[in-house]
Amino acid sequence: MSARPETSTAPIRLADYTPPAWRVSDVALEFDLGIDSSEVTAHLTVHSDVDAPLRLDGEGLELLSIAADGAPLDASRWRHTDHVLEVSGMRDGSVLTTRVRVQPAANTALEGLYLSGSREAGFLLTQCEAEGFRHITFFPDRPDVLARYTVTLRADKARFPVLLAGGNPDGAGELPDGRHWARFVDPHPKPSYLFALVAGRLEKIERDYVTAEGRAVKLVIWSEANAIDSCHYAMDALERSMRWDEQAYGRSYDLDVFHVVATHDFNMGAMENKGLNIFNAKYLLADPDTTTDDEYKAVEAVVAHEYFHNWSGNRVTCRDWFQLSLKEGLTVFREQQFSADMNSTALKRIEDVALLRRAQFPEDAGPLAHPVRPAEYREINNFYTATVYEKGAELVRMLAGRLGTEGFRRGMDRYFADNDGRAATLEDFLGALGTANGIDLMPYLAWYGQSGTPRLRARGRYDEGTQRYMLTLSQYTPPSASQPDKHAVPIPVKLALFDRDGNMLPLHLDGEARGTEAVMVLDASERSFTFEQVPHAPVPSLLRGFSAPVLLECDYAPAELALLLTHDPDGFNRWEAGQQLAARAFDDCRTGGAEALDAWSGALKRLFGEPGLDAALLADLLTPPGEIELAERQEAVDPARIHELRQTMQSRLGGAIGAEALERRYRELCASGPLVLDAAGKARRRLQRRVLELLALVSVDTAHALADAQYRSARGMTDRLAALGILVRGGAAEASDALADFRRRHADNPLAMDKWFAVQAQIPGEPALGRVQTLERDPAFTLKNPNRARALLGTFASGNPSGFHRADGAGYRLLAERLATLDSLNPQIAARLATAFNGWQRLEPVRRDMARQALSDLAGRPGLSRNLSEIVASVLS
Ligand code: 0A1
Ligand code: ZN
Repeated sequence: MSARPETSTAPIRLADYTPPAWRVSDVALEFDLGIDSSEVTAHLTVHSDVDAPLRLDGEGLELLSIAADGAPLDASRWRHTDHVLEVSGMRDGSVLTTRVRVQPAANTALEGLYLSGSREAGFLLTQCEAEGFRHITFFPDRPDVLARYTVTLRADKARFPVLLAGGNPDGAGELPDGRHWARFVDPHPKPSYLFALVAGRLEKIERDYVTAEGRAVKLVIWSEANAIDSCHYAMDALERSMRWDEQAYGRSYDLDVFHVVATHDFNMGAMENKGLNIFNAKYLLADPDTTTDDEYKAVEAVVAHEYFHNWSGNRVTCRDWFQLSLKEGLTVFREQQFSADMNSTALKRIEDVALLRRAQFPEDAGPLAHPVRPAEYREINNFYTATVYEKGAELVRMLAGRLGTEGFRRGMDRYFADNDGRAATLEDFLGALGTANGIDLMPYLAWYGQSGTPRLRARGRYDEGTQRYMLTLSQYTPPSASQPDKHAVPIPVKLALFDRDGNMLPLHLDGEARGTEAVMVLDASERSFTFEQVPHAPVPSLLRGFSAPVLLECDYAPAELALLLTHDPDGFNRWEAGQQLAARAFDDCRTGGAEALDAWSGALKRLFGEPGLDAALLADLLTPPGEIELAERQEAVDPARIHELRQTMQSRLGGAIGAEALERRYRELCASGPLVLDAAGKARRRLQRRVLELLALVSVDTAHALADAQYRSARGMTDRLAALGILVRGGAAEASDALADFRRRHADNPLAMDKWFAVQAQIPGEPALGRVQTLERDPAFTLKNPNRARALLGTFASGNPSGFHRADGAGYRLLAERLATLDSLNPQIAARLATAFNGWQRLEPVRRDMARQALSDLAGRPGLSRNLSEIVASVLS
């Protein structure tokens, strides 16, 4: 598995897994750091009981010297080809020493050792997951090789005053010529992808923390000097995460120090390197003037996610990259539980299900579909997907639901105990959860091996004479190219029955009273369940809490959905009924129908006037599914038409509530006084924004005037950006002044400037392209910074369907051309942005031809990276 064949792009297959021939017990690394050139000496203590050459991965390394057990190696003993160093004649317990040179400043791929920021003021850092360590030194760069790391850093003290690596500090001192050194020892064996170092001019904030086990830990957050005041919220979030993991899972931190570093140059959200987490600044820095309420939540969630990896990922790691969801799905689930506990269970579930539908369902429905545990890949970086993360979390949620709170905890304790210090598999996970509870969970493995979103069909039949209600559930997963025959998977269906007045009925199933909510597991293609003592035809509420990641097909009458939307005591289920009803209302807009549209807007008008309904929940109830989700339900997708119809249905909603009522509510919600970041303040701002958006559809001039005033008087970024968005997306006359003001105010803050680019990339319809082209020429725009590239091009291509999918194909051509340029700088980011083309096969014919043409032109360009070519080839297939 390690040392992939140099020239071929043959896929790596799960079925081909073999354990490593050589293990590494200890690694001693010495870094002589410089911006243009850094030298890395690695001493590897290697072990094997088979007679095979030692094969090490290495890419882009200039080999300076090689020795075994202290003596230079004869040329006949080693061979260095493109990506592999092969050494023969090594003995069990030998120490191999290599010295290599790498070039951090020239590394624009941000993988391995690279420079963040400018040559003069920037700092050096590493990113190793998944296969970046091979860009730093020769090593068996696979997660099942766990070793103890000792890391010594040496550098010029004035240029690199701060030297950090994972593990506990183990000495520091001065060297001649203004240089200095620092050493770190990590007592916990770890895979190479968790290695990290940071070196440069950084400021810090610190906090002392004592774990539940009594260990004193120094928590330190580092950033460049101008951002250090924005690190306090992350520090609080970190402390909350540590406490929560102790209480919810009995997991304590296990080193004496925990370092966290913010960088503006990062390919992903953040990275859980052992003892030295590195964050995209977007998910670490927070201050009221530049951070929105949603971003505050994201910071808390990502801080928690990375911290939770210390157990789910680091102490127990993955045997191979096919098992990626073992750490990612589990850690996303743990973060979801934490965020629900810190904020609101219903709102968090709404947010997560909306994300699943927006990002994962489309992925699972098209050519990029893959199982949560893929069977093969060419470029592992392309598999950090919504399927592995979000669908993976849904699978853990199903297992947790099946076991109940105590059973799941028992199972997790067993999983951690049995697999601590090991590289585990999904079988180990299901095995531990099952064994601890005396339950066979292996049938759930089917979920991990099969792509596609199952359809769950529900049919109810009521018999007045017997007072029985029979519910028949069946499942079907459409075939895909690599999996023509899909199997039935176990689907837990949480259910309640409502009477006509909206009360929950007691459930009697198989002669047993089951309270008012029950879980039935559909473990075959079809099953029927009979409820007794049902006084009249009930309205079933199915998949409560979104108990399984499936698409529900059920012939509800609009009035039945309206009843659930109005009466279900659970916020999430209310929202869910509203989403289903809204989708039907959208169909009405398309076909000229009225029943669902009236039921939807009527129910929401009533809820709008209901006192005591949580403001944040109301805001979410008032939001129909997005354009991407609505497109999922169509054939021959025309994104411009979907945008127009969605606007129409929202103006019908606005009209039903009434401009006056909207304006009145808006004014009531406008707060005076200082900005408060508590739940009530966030909820109020969320509703205020939604109300103003609806008002803009029914009384545009009033709404724009209010938005302009809100922009100018806003006390924080949430209100300021909400107002700016309404002005810019609505094409208001006031938009250009507001944009100019925003730019002046925030010119020095890259995260705020990303928002300035993104908001303009969201202008709907034809004008978007011209705006994007203008912004590309803005001096503040650069393709080299992933956040900036994503803010403009990512928002345009993935967050603005009516803008990107122009009928003339110019959006497609622009993206394809930029991807080619970006690919030569940063293949990971190019590949990720290219997924915006997913779904092109389902576009209406004119756009489909344009998209195909742009994609095939891109595919035909010579020299594309493995990252981008894999995505483009898959999307085209
Ligand atoms: N393990 C990280 C995700 C991550 C993956 C790859 C990276 O570099 C290209 C960086 C981060 C997480 O789940 O947070
Ligand atoms: Zn993760």
